[in-house]
Amino acid sequence: MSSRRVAPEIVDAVVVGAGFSGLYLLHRLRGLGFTTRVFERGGDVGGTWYWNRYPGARCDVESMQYSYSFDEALQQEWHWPEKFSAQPDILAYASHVADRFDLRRDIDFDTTVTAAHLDEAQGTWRVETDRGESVVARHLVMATGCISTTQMPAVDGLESYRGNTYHTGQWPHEKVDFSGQRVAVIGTGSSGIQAIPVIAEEAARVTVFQRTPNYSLPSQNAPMTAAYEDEWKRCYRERRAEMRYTFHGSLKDLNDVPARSVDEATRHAEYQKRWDIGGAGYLGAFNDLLTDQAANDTASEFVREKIRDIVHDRQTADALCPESHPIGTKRICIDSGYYETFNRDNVELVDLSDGAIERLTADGLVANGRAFAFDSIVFATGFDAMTGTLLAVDIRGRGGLPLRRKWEAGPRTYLGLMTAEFPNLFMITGPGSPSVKSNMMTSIEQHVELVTDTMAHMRDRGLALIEPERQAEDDWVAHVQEVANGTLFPRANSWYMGANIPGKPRLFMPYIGGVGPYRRICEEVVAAGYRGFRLHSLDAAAAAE
Ligand code: NA7
Repeated sequence: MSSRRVAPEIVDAVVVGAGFSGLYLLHRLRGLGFTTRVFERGGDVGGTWYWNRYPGARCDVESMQYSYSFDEALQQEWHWPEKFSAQPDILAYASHVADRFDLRRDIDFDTTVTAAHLDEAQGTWRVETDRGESVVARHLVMATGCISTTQMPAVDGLESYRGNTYHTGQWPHEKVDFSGQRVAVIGTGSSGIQAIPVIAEEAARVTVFQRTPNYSLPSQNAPMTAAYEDEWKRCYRERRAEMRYTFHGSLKDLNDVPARSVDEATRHAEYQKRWDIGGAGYLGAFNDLLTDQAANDTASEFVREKIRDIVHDRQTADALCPESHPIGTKRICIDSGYYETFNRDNVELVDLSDGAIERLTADGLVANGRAFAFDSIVFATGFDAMTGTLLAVDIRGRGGLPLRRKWEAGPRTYLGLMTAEFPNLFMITGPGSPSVKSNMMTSIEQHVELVTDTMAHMRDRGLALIEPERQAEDDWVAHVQEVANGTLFPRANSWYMGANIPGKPRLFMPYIGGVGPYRRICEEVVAAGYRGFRLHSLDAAAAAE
């Protein structure tokens, strides 16, 4: 897919990744007259939606809100067929955007960036790819996504298994046919919970291996109605403007009172109403669900009651009821018929809470001391989120400092955008920004606009370099943790905390202060002459050394 052409000597920007961040970056950088090369590991655009093609893959943010807002004609013309979009529709949208703005001609597909080293004397980045290409760039923008490096569990005997294996995050492009098969699904996060009901309809038998039960809410997904779509499109401009300053970067109905300020019947009615509407709006039932354990208990218990109502087998229902973490502190799952699937004759739940998957064998696996035979094993075991993909690239800043070393004890950024000692290296929705705790589309657009405006600002003033001051970074890292510690989030062993990866430092990686407040902070930083950043010409940088 990539077309070889004569590369410019030095480009203004190298962008890594052609998901929704990379596509918008390229469009904007072009508009501002910056020369840009984009490298993308996949064979086409779409990022996370290119890779996560597993059955049932669907966005957990409503379609009308999970799309670009930067082009009025685009948002008016595009039609989403469902309330919550399925992966093929989102991928089709990414492809449409690439066509519409003629983006593919500057993207090298099937190309992985392996290294990026700062040349301090020149104030540039030398970027290397696995195709042996080397490009010099004034700015390096990592648009690599937050959940793009898959995690396989370290289980003995992986190589000995003779059946088919799949990871939800690296799903084949051709249809996988499970008809007549005995299928194992390992993992019950969002991916497993979406895939299991669909696989169960096709396979002869599905065995679900669950280490930790998760809370899942019904999506109540439905075809898009003309009335709903028209209403959104009529008000798109105003609604998008409002979304940018909300807590999650999306329009949700928050009932701004504490859970225990109302009586039990009222509380129950509020939860029921939101359960019936569907989606993550359930967590907006009261304003203290993620800060007050007793309040959270009421919301958690409502969902446990639902699980016990839906699932007929008592033992299975009990095993599916999450007890070990407050609802919402792990990424809430949004499903289409997940709990109902356990009432099917061909579905079995294996509870690993007192055991483990011990090893894979030639025919299947051994778990809890019991041997199982499978034709296919689906790993829905998640990602090395937020930092995994950044750290997979050999990034070296000032004095050859590897990013891996700098982040040994966890990611350190200023505003989730940049990290000290790595001038002109930007991260889109990096750790320390709202990122995965927001509507990603809103956060992506904000960061892309901020980064590209900053590059234009530098060019207009003849400034070569930008990097955070150490103090500003330290203060921001402390602030991110302080805000997280005021919530229930640190109580869960979640991927937000790095807890799903053995040996990964434990700290809350996204910024949970809210999209609107975060945007205001960024606006103030820029208005105050990029407070907390050092902006300088190359000569000044050399003189300071
Ligand atoms: P998640 O949410 O990280 O879920 C991974 C699941 O895999 C989770 O249930 C894990 O259990 C389970 N897991 C991981 N390793 C093992 C082993 N060794 N044995 C058994 N079970 C295991 O990833 P998803 O892909 O579902 O979702 C990621 C995000 O993508 C999601 O939050 C959305 O934002 C989109 P655990 O809970 O760690 O005990």
